[in-house]
Amino acid sequence: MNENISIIGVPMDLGQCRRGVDMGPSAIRYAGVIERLEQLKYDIDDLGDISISRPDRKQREQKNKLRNLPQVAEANEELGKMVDEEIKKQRFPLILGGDHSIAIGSLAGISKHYENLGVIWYDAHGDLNSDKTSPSGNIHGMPLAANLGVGIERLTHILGYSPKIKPENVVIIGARCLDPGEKDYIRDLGIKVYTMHEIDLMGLPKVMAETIDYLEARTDGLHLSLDLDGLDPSEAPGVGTPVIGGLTYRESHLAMEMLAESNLLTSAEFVEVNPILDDKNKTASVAVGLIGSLFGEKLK
Ligand code: 4U7
Ligand code: MN
Ligand code: MN
Ligand code: MN
Repeated sequence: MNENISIIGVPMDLGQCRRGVDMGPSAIRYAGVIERLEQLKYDIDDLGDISISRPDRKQREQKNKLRNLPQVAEANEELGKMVDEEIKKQRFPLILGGDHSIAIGSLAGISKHYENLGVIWYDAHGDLNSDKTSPSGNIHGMPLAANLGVGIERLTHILGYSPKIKPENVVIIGARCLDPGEKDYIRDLGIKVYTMHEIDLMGLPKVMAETIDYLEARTDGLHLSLDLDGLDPSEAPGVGTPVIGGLTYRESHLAMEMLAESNLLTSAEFVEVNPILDDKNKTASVAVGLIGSLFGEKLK
């Protein structure tokens, strides 16, 4: 694993409707992410939070199909540039959200550096909606689609190119709430998905082993996009769109440990932590624990 980590906070809440997820980066820092990684002897550069411009009242009243599109797109351009710079400096970008719409900017910056970037999407949802299929108009339900080149150009072409990733290089883990349009899309493109059904049948260790083998064989970089709602809400309650029946704390730690052992990871993001909906910063603490495991706490 790269010994140099750059932390970028993205206090974004405009990709969905619930207040508070913009405080996610603070909550994760408060739960001790930097101390945790420094204990593991990483060199940490905390770049702070990027600034998000808020829509004014007039903009809020404009009935757009995609909620807060100009502000979300602009923040993602800025995030993409920052991530690109950190990779040029040979540093590992660790991005803290904020809602999941920020994965559009993360991958815009990361994917420039790889021919075949692999992505693990650890999430209760597919995030594969577009302006055409979205039931909500919330951009946090669209980042995986946008990165695959599906949706409106303002989102698919962040940093001026598209697509960012190929469907065969994506693995979704933990899905249990997929909209009809997302299911069609998964079927048409043959995206690899381990829903909770497969995880129950196979067990998480087998799912992770298959995922790692599959991606190792075909990719030249690996990004983890971890939405805390992939975990069960009993263990990660501070999320905006909880779905019962999720991955446990222990399974998630094992997944992170197996990724650490694989030594394949080149970037990561932890998103959707909402301290207002949380129970005493429990979800941010879970995120920090998972980050510890991901960066090899058990191996070092
Ligand atoms: B998250 C949803 F309709 N699919 O598009 C949508 F169910 O980043 C939820 O995974 C999206 O938390 C959840 O609004 C986005 C809905
Ligand atoms: Mn989700
Ligand atoms: Mn998500
Ligand atoms: Mn969510």
